[in-house]
Amino acid sequence: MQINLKDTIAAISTPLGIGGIGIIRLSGKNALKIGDKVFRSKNGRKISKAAGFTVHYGHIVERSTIKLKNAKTKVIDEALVTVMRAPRTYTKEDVLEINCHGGIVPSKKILELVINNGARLAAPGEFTQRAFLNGRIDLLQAEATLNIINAKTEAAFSPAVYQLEGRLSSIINKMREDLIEFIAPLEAAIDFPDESISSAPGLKLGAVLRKIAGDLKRFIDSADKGIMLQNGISIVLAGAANVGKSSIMNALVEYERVIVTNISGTTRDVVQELININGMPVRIADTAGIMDSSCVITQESVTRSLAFFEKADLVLFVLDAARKINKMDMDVARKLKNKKVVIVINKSDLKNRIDIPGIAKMFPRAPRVKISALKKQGLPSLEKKITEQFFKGAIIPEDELMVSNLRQKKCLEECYGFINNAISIISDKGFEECLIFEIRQALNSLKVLIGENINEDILDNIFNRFCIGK
Ligand SMILES: Nc1nc2c(ncn2[C@@H]2O[C@H](COP(=O)(O)OP(=O)(O)OP(=O)(O)O)[C@@H](O)[C@H]2O)c(=O)[nH]1
Ligand SMILES: [Mg+2]
Repeated sequence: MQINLKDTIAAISTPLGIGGIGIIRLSGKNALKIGDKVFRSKNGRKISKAAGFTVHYGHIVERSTIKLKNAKTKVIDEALVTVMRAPRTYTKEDVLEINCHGGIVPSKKILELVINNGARLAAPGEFTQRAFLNGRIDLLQAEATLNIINAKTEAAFSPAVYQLEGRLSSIINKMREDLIEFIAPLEAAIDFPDESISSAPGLKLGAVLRKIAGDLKRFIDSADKGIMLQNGISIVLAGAANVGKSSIMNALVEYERVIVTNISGTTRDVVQELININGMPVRIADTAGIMDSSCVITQESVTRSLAFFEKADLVLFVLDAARKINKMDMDVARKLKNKKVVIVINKSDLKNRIDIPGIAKMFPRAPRVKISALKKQGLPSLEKKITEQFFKGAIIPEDELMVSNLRQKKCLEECYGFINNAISIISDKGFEECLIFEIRQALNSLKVLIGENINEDILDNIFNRFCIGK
């Protein structure tokens, strides 16, 4: 996408579908002029003359392009139009929001109309991209907006809100200030060697660098957690036929999502659902039981199950407590060799006949949990075992600031590397030029992190992940 701030952009900002209202948003220097062309207010006043942050009632109209005295205007919909004047708007540009009736037809018709009157269809995330390019928010805040929209659980939502508030940005900016404060005199000492500026890096710089390194380390350590909370993890229920995979699925999603019968081979297709396990968004997949069969449908089901095992972040390997381990269980076990596994011993309400040691030996580090999907027993311990695989059981503190995507993590890691190099240079009493170089590099990583010094391709990549209309 070519960055172009001159056009007036427009998009439907509400999801397309049936709803109470639909919102068409316009941003740019012609937003209000286009408003004049498509909106007829009840009181006859022009939108372009309206004060900022005012709402106007009237109709969206399509005027005849022929300028005849009796030319007809066609009413498209009844609407409320909000006028927001630059610079105190989402994009820092003039913004017009048209609230029309919800539903696919009115929103689409109005969008078409504003485009015919001079607006251009906005690219995904282009409103937020403008907010960033026009300097209202930095890149961390723009990415936080995306995370707020996409948050699947409250645990993912809160860190994103903190990030949008600018809490992470202000910590990063403070690091930058601290580094610049030290680097300026050091650089001056090199540029003007005759002047008596103290160039000794000294203890204080070492302490500042160590403090920054500590803060960076904490963010890097929590990054995987942040990323996982944002993206969710995928878990698959795997096992031989009839061990109770679908029953566990239903117990975890808390309704009868999939068919359960006592017939082996009940599940054919893989069924996925999004659930919340202790704040962690989880896509859970129920799969067909692994079995030998000459039936083409069963063979295809098994192939699909195996493909899901491959992709999953965690496998719940389900066994039947009421019978001995059989060949099918062993077949499944062999397919899961390199996976992160939790062994789930289901049907533990029945008389225990399972001989676990053989399987346990194959997965020495896999935790085991006994449950009964039928009696809904042991489910909280199963959920705890699942979260422990990713969060070491830590409950997410309420106001934890976390980075939440790989780009941010990478910038922090780079910066951390340079800061550590700088610390080593000080302790080894190395050259000041080298020290300055490392700190400059560290500063650059922080700049990229908050969106300065960033190239257009990376920006495109970030904003393309947004939905249209944001
Ligand atoms: N007693 C007891 N029976 C269970 C339990 N969980 C499942 N069952 C029964 O075991 C049978 C098979 O359950 P499913 O959930 O369909 O098993 P599955 O692993 O999905 O089976 P396939 O889809 O055929 O691979 C059903 O009759 C369930 O009611 C349990 O915890 N205790
Ligand atoms: Mg099933």
